Formats: sequence, C-alpha cells, structure tokens
Amino acid sequence: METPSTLTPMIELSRRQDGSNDTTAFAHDVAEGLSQRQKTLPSRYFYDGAGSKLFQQIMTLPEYYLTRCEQEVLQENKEAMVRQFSQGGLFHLIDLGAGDAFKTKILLSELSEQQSAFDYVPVDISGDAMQELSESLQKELPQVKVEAVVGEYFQALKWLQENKAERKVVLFLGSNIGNFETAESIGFLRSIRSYLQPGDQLLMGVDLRKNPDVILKAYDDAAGVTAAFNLNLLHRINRELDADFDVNQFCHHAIYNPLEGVMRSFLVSKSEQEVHIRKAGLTVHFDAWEALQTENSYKYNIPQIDELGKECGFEIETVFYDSQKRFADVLFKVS
Ligand code: AVJ
Repeated sequence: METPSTLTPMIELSRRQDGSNDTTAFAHDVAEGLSQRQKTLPSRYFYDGAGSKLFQQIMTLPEYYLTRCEQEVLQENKEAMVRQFSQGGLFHLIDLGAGDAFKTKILLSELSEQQSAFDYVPVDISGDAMQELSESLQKELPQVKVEAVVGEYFQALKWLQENKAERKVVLFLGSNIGNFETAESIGFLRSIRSYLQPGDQLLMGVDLRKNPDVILKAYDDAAGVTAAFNLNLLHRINRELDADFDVNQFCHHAIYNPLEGVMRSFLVSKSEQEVHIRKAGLTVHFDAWEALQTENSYKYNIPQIDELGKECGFEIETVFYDSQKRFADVLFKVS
C-alpha cells in the first residue's frame, strides 16, 4: 500500500460484501448484454482510464454543446443557486459522479465567497479521481471542507443518511439522468428521495429537446472522438476480459428519435464474425451489420421533468437555463 502524499479524509465504500470483484461484475454484465437477442452493453462501462480521457475530449468538441451550456448555466446563476442552497443553514453538498468536478468548482467558489456553512461530499466510483479532486481542492479552495466518498451512488447516500444528520443538497449534473430509460429514472429519483428529508434539495442537469440536427452532431462528431469513445468499450472488454474483438470490424452509429427524445448509440458489426470473451466464458456470434446498442441519452422538456419530479416526491423550485435554452439545471425541493 502506498501512502497518499496529502492526508485527505476519504471514505471507501466500494469493497463488495460477497467477495466478488469488479472484473467479475463486468464479465457478468457483458455476458448478460451480449446473450440477448438484441445485443446491448451498459454505458457505465465506458469510463475506464482511456474512456474517461476520451470523454474529457468529447466535452471540448465544438459539436458537444452540453458541457459548455451547463457551465454557462452555473456561471450565470451561481449567486441565486448558492442563495437558495443556503437558506436553511448548514448543509452537506453531495456531488453524485463528481469526477474532476470542474463545473461544481464554479459553485464551490461562490459558496465560499458567500461564506455558506457547508461541506463538500463528492461521490465517485473512481478512487483515483476522488484522491486527485481532494488534492486539487486543497490547493485551489483550501477553505472548503471536503470529504470524498468512493463508492456507488446509493451506497454513498445510505452512508450519508446513517452518518450525517444535517440538511443535504444533492447535485446530479451533466445530463447523467439521460442515460436512464424512463422507468429507470423514476426508480433512481425515488431512491434518492428515500434518503432525503423535507428541506433537502436536488439540482439536476438535463439536456433539453432542440433541433434534432444539433443533437445528432453532438453524438457523431466530425473528428470521430465519439466513435473512438464508443469503440473503446470493445478495447476495454479485450483488455479486461481476455476477449478478441476485432475492433476495426465494428463502426459507430448514432441516431436521434425526436418522438421519444432519445439519442441511441450503436456499434455495428461490419461482417459476420465470432468473438471469444474468455473471462465471461462466452463465444458471441455477430451477423453482418448486426447492431449492438451501447447508450441512450434522453432529452427532456420542462413539463416532462416537472412530472418526473412529482412522481418521485420532488417539486421544482427554480429552472436555470443557458442563454440558448439548450440545457437546464433544475432545482428541486423535497415535497
Ligand atoms: C456523460 C452521459 C452525459 O450522454 O451526453 C457523450 C455521455 N456519450 N457522448 C451523454 C456521452 C457520448 C454523456 N453523459
């Protein structure tokens, strides 16, 4: 074990109780997805080291408006947001899927500017990311009290419910809610709600419905970074599960359905082929031009978000938009 360079308080929840490890879970999920008649792979496995780097590159693409729009929303509305967070006094700011938190830092510096009574609890499954974030905050915003939690969202919320009695403001930024199917997002928000109390708040980033051409280009960029991000999932399976995907025999394909408001991303097999995934004990057959679905990114309008919130015990307090109304950060209170 290496000793971390700075001692930062960090809670590690990610150890599994049943003795299984992350590779076992990955193998199980891959086997399950690829055994279906319509093959799928869960999008949460995009983010290994290489995938996280590619996603950071995506966020800087001219076509990928989401990140820049949300940054604008936070930058332009930080004073109002912080005022609304701070109304009830002392609170824990819980950042689900914090990553490098470069958007949250906009709020953190405003919070310390307004001298709010809070501490910052970033939550992420990446221990490395949480270590780096704790250290960078110590340098950039030393006055902010940080307690990073390494673990799954609900593990973390449960831990917080049992260990912290004070008010909670939960951040779920970046349109991550978009990856869930409608039924899943209801389940997700109801679970969050079950860990909260009256007086608590949730700030959720949602990508709004807009010109389909704009949306489509964001997931099929000219430089091919999104294609590389999608294909990296096959490289990851090769690396971690001892598989033999011929990645050149697959191509990225993305479509937007304006009726459902969903971007769907696929990997399409360019030829008939067989793939062996040794650690999953599986041989998979692909027909020529068979599609494997890797991601959904749902787009919403505000009435839908209002209804979703109400179904899950949340009431909209304020909707914050960017100047083009492409993206919204919706502040909910527990109803
Ligand atoms: C991180 C889930 C918000 O759906 O826009 C970016 C991931 N996929 N380009 C999204 C992603 C392809 C992103 N989220």
